[in-house]
Amino acid sequence: MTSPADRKQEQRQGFRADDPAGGPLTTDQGVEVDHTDDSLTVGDRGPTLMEDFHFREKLTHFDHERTPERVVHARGAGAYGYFEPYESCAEFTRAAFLQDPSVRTPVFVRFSTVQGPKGSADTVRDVRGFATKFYTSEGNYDLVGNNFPVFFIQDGIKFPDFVHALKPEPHNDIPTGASAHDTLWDFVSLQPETLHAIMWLMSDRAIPRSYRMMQGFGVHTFRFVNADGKGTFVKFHWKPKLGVHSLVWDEAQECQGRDPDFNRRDLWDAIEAGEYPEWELGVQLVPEEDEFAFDFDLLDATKIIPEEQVPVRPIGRMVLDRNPENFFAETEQVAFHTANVVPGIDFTNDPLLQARNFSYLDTQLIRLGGPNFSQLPVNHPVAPVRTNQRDGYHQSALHSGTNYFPNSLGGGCPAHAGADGSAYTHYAERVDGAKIRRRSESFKDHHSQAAMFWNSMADWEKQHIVEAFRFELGKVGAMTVRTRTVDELGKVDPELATQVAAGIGVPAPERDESVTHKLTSPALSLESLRGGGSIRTRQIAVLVTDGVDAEQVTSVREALAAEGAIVEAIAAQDGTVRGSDGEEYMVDRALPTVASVLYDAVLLPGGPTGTPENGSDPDVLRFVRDAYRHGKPVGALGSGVGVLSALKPDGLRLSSEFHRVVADRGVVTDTAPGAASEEFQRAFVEAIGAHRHWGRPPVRC
Ligand code: HDE
Repeated sequence: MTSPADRKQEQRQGFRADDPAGGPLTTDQGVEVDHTDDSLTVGDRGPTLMEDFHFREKLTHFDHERTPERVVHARGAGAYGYFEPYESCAEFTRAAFLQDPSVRTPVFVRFSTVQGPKGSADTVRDVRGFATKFYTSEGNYDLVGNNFPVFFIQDGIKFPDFVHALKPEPHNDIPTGASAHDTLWDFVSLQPETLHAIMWLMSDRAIPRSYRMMQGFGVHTFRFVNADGKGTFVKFHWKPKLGVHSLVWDEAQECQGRDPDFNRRDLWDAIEAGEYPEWELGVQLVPEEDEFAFDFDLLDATKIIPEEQVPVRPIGRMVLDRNPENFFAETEQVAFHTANVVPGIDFTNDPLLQARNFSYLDTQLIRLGGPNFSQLPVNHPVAPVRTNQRDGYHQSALHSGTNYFPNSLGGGCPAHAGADGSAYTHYAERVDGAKIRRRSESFKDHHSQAAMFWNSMADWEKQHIVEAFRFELGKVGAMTVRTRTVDELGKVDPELATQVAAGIGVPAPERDESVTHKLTSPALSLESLRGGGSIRTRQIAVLVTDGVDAEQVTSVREALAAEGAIVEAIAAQDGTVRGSDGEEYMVDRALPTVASVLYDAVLLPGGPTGTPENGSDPDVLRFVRDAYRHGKPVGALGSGVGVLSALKPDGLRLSSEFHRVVADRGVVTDTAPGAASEEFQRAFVEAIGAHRHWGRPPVRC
């Protein structure tokens, strides 16, 4: 029997265009072609003939192979998978896919960056989109979220202004995939509702290590509706099983050049390797009676409900286990829409959400060229579709019968859904008021939660935020904009403003002693989101050379592989190296083709690589120095410890004759020769599990 999760895959097979018999090349009309390398000309050197229909068809198709990219979220990567609830959520929602733990619902997820075009780099400082299409038995449900729980504006009417300010500047189309420019900060400094999301943007959340290691949020307050018609406010959270991890800014920038596809490659490779990424879906539920129980408005998308106030209740899990077959057909043509809801899930009057409910379909009509894009394989529901919609560009279905309602000639079909409660019914919210164009007073506090985010950060997170502000504002040409932004930051936290100002050549705002936002939410710090120290799928570089201590490499390799990490041996050239035992060992990558920023940790085994003379090999030194500077775990064994000493990290404790295995701020060393001890292995695995290590002394070489 087909499991419901397979239905989408079966349906996709029906759309396959490959000829299983592998017949010869044809034209679009099915006429066989025996020559596609030369056009039809008059003689050897004569003009090309119009009648060469194969040539014209080939070029014409090519000329039309681009569709407009998304106006935002242009660059993305997607995957298929499934969702299964842990238990029935019937108490809160009648949504069929949230009822039965034995039913898996197929999904397609697209992750994206926002600012840059389709060809921009992955590791830019930006929000990441996290959009999920659930192909439920009751129709498609789209949860179109981001990896931040708050947005930059409160009302969708400001979206074009915000995006115009964020996008490359109109006169020169600069910068690509970056927010560090005048127009964005001009807007931010004049529109303080942006401040909370801006705090997130300046934090390490904006440079995720992997799509597999970031949270997702529905952002808006939505509404669950149960079978009795009772509503409950709901906020959606995706929590990654591998924990939430980020890059550091210097590393993220280098990654943009070393591997612009860093995040999409990571997702693709993990799925191909059977390391299926997994997230838990959680909900924060607020009874309707408590709508006004908060000191912010639930309809304001620039606010979170602190998890300490309303805990996140896990309701199911999602696994991504299949890469798309065709990027354009699936990841590019997928169309998400906040208004794609199923019975049991409804909207609130959040003015940002209301605007989105208009915008997505509208933009897709032009991006996908007409109203029939729900027929595309990736968009097609697994639930039956029976409409009276016909015609239009790209209609590919053969409809028969009538196309209006009511009808008698078509036997009255499709009829209205029956009284069995399976149809979508809009929540009967009572609404009453005068027509006004005015921001609600309840939306006017723009600083408390921005400050709450700041207050909740660990020291190293605060430092990264200050550095990010200095980087971004340091690239702003207009000093007035720099000053105005810092003034705004003063209303969030005077210390933050002072520190930022000190780096960008503007005066710190006068301290306003009345600014004392005390809120905190420990759940916001990356410190609380490490995911249990798993090192699964972490990429570990082992620097090897001829004469490397084979026992050490093998022992650590085995220990790391047993924990699910991916270990790669890197040498000056591809091919093999001869170990200290005389055996040949395969090299996975040549040093010139990789860089430290592509790895999570580095190991320096003993052998010639590690001797102080060879330790000064500039490429090896650079590799280790970068890993060290970026807070990555560094392991060194035997004479490998010499490379670390050559970097002169004053004040860092390293292994010596007296202290064999030493772990200091993620640098794990053991000068003993021979196989790595269990103590070393444990300490190194633990260091990798902690992801990054801060407060290291600078290296002097
Ligand atoms: Fe979007 N957004 N958005 N957005 N958004 C689009 O839809 C829009 C907002 C998000 O992988 C567009 O098909 C408006 C919040 C994601 O295909 C467009 C407003 C959140 C994606 C659009 C917002 C998002 C989009 C561009 C303010 C997080 C990528 C192309 C009212 C909760 C989906 C398209 C994908 C894409 C409009 C704000 C998430 C133009 C008007 C808040 C993940 O329709």
